Amino acid sequence: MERRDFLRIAGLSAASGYLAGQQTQSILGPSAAPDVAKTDFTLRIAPVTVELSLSRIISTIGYNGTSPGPLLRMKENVPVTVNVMNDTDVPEFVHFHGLLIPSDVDGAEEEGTPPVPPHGSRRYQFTPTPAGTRWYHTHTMSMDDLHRGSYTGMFGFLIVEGGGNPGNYDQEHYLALRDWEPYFSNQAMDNDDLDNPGPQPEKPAVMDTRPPGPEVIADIYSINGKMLGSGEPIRVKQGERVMFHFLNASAIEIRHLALPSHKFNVIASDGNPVPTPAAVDVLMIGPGERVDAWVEMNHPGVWILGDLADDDRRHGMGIVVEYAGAKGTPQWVAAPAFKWNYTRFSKPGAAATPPDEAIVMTFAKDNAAHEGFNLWTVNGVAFPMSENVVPASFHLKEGKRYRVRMRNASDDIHPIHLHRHSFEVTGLAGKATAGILKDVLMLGGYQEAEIDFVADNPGRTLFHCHQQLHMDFGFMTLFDYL
Ligand SMILES: [Cu+2]
Repeated sequence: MERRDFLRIAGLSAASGYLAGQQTQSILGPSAAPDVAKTDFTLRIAPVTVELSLSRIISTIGYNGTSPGPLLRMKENVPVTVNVMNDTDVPEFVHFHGLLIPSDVDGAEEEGTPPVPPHGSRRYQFTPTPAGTRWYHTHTMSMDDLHRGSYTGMFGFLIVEGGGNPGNYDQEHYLALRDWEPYFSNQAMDNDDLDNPGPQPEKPAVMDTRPPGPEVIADIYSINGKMLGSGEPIRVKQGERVMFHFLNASAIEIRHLALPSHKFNVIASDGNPVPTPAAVDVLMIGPGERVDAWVEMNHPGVWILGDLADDDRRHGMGIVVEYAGAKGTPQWVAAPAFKWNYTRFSKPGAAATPPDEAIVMTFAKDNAAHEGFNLWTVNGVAFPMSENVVPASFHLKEGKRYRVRMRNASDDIHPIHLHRHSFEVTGLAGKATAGILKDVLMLGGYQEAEIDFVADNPGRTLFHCHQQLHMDFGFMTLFDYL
């Protein structure tokens, strides 16, 4: 049986339609009782309902009866066990995103992690590191089935507590951004040009005129499973400092968030402290990315923390921030003009350590080339969709520092994700930069970027676009160690 067929047998178990475990909109800190760091966790994969609003209660697959799943709070370097029970009819994988752990527990089939069998269980044991805002999510393929993989409710925060907690704030909120009930469209509008920070050296002289295949879109959104206005507001007092941990758990959507009359003080990107914390009006958060930012509550009122796009807020992408004593309809004010640029938070100059070797990767789109869907390639090769074991394309030597020069020959912006290693962003839009450690980088249409990583975690390592449709249709490659 072909690998992808095996993963797709039987579809979803449609049993159990009861209203299970809606959760309050904000999985609240400050890090008090319910989520102190533990060493033993249980995740049960099963159908769940999510009450996005009173009139919109959806059915999906989730962890422990909720979506988002429970916040897993671990201590850095203290071994943990995560017992995963799979109540569905298909094999599952739980990927621990942003953790530097071995391939057999990373939760990616392509790296050799064994599946959690249908109606079976599997134990993941690992030592969490590094400290910071991580997350966990399913890592199965969806292909053309939008009820599978990261289109479902299988995601949650995973916090690794370490030594250097800044801690200087009054409240802490974990906000997971999502869209629901996705569908295919040939009129996918994207907002890629909003953030275009520079030259597009990969733009071809002659454009491909073949019509592209469909993209996945959605038009119902939530933060922590509640549409704007449906959940409890975040209640604040003037003068408070509120820490927000944002996670874009979407398989498709880029987010641009603002809180009118307030600034986000960005302290970490993908959970890793940035070398130059800075205050910004707008956050851009791509699929898979996290941003930790605190806000000084110094402008009383009832506000919408939401997406810049009016239509997206109208369809749920936001949460109300309410000052004590303030009343009235939540206010939105258009954000000042902005351009998101990672270098705002970087160290000046080039990376301190030069790479030992360079790897060049060109990402390209072959319009509608696979059964009507776009086929994605890395250096001309689409990741095979029907093989059980795919050989690695890039071979690493342990201890060496690699620079990956990524060339995006497509018009789309892509969230590029490296498993099991953190990378340093060393080049953006043709300029050297340093100091930002990430595991997902947004690579703009026809643009280039460079990332460095040290080969210090032997084993098969996946590198892919975090948009489910792109990765499923070829936008994925493997490293292994010699
Ligand atoms: Cu992509």
